[in-house]
Amino acid sequence: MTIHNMEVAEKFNRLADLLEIDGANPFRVRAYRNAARIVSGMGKNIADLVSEDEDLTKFPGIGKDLAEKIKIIIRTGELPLLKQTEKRLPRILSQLMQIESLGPKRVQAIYKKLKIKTMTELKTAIEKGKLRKLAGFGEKTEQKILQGIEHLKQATSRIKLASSIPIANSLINYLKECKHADHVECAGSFRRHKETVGDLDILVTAKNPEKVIEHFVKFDEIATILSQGTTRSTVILHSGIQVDLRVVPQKSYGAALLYFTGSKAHNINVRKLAVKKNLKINEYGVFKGDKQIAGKTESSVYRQVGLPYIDPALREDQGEIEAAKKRKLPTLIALDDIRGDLHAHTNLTDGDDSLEAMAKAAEALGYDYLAITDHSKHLTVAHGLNQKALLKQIKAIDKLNAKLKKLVVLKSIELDILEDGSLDLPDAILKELDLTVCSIHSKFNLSRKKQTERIMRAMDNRYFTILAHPTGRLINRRAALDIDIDRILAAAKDKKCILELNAQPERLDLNDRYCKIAKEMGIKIAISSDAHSTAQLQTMQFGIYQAERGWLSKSDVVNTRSLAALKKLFAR
Ligand code: DGT
Ligand code: CA
Ligand code: CA
Ligand code: ZN
Repeated sequence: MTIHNMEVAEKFNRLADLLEIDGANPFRVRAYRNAARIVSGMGKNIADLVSEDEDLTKFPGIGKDLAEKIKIIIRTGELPLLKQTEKRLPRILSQLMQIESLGPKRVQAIYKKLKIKTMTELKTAIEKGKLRKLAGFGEKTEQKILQGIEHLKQATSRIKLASSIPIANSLINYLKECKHADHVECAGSFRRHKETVGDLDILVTAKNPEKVIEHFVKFDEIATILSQGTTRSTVILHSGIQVDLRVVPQKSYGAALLYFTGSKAHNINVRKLAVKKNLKINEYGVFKGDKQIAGKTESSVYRQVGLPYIDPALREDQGEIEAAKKRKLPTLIALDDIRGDLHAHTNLTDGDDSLEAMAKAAEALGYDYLAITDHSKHLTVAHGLNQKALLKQIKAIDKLNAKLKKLVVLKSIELDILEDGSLDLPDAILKELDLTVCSIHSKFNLSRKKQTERIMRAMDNRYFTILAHPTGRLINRRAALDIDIDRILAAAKDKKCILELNAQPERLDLNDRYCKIAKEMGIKIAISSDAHSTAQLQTMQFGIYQAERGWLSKSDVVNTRSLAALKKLFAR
């Protein structure tokens, strides 16, 4: 059984939350939380380290006890202490922790002060106005909790693309071990690189499908087999994700891949074209009468309906068929086009690594530049920078730049856009920077008009460069800000501000649709990792995936440019 880093981290986080709610020793709580962060930030598979018998205590923050617990999780898939704790405490506590505005402190108050043990009890308490009487709660918090409960119901079980990748890969590798399997491919939304996936759709080609199915159902990560037929099977893995497996003959590979990659709307449009030509398309091929005339490759299917190959990222029924007909599909941006990162944090604020370490890591990625954008003073993160601290960092960057051979560290800051639209550091210091990254971190619930105008006013500041994570949504945790995106895009265009596509797998909040609109309007986009550690610089890949879904080409993205060209764009 392979346990993925994400699953280990998730167990420690859940344990830390529950223990904190229950009032455990804060040091213990912090130790579990650190463990979660370390495991999820590791470049390597923790399961591999355990099987190679590596000494896990070499990681700072992992002592003997934690190392032992990690090993148990890897070997058994369970963390006994978590199981016991979950059994001991009411289920609602874990559910409440998933609501964005509730942290352990507030959940503890609900649990310990109001003795609430079920969702129904919680709703009744809110209706009776009991919650707002607790310290740290108000009517607004009550509303947020009610919204959160609704959000929980809707936030089905879609999993973030980034979390699904190691799980899919481990299954794909397992299936490739089967000597009866030829092609093994994960299709569906996974192949379209959608930011979340509902389930995994695995396609295998084989002469002998039953043998493949027999092999599949023996995969040791399977928790439940929902169905097992001769050419298809559906299971649930212990990570909670569902897998649909389909086996087709080799001559149907392309047609089946196209069919199971979707999207459904794209498939329907392709089939309509076929009908016009008196052809029939299904997952087995393209047919003229009873005769299969194409289907071995996806291109062969597209060719029959008069289209060039269409990249999976574009198959969302957003005009790709029309564009393909006119041979006007965009040349999509690729990871290799990226020449630097414009949003990254150091351990001066809430990052894990030093300025120097971040620069080295960016250099190792082959970048020409890296903007250091620690948080400004207003943010509630530890040690947000004031003017003095920022000046000190500027000097440190000058010193570092003198030593670096190729990479240039750009001086920047992540500014908080305050409620009135002002930025939280004065122009006197902002003019010393190469660029600014501005974003909203508080007052998420202003009216649509106020929120929109707050951002537009911030853009009026001459030192405003990039609007970071514009909608603020966190996948499965926090809804997007209520803003009039059309007005914001128009203002960005007018004032030559850059919009950020934040590549963090749980943000990606300049979504595919907004990317496409921004491109059409001629607004420039920065794809940024928002890295809080050296390892996180690599989340850039997820930004690229989203950019592809948003039809972006190299020229639409500012950090594909040379530093000299970039600086011209910054000077609005
Ligand atoms: P998901 O799993 O919700 O993230 O999204 P998908 O796109 O992976 O959807 P899923 O797993 O329901 O189906 C996989 C693909 O199979 C889908 O993208 C297109 C194809 N497909 C499923 N049902 C139909 C259908 O009724 N008609 C057509 N033409 N294609 C379908
Ligand atoms: Ca799917
Ligand atoms: Ca499916
Ligand atoms: Zn940031």
